[in-house]
Amino acid sequence: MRRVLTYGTFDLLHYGHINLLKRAKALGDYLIVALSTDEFNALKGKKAYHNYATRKMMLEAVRYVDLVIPENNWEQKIDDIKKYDVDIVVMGSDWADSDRFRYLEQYCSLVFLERTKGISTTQIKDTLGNR
Ligand code: C2G
Repeated sequence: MRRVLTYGTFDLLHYGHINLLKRAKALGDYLIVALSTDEFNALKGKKAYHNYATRKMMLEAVRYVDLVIPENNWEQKIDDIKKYDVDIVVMGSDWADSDRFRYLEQYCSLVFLERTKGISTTQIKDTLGNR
């Protein structure tokens, strides 16, 4: 059984997120999403529209997602990989140019997936905010 792990906030769940989750799941058999907590988002200078419990409930309703765990900090990734016996970590291509996550390759494979063009949480917020 190949286990895949990805990270994110997944606020105002949209088809870009679904596309990412579908492709991440297709890399293995079991998909874990580490979902940024509201406290971690505050640390990152981000504020989600939906709180953690709501974002978690929505992700758990997606057929590609097998387990949602909290993402509390930047440093937990190695522990997550070991604890959940992860084979592949998936990140959005926004991080592909940075070496920031390369250290994970000592523990599992690291795959960057292309973002879906034309959709983002920020864009949804901006568009609706201007109506
Ligand atoms: N995503 C995507 N296409 C979009 C929007 C988002 O593929 N149009 C992906 C992002 O690349 C990310 C996931 O969906 O992998 C969740 O998106 P966000 O919640 O915006 O992710 P963020 O909190 O910025 O951090 O790459 C992992 C990052 O740590 C996710």
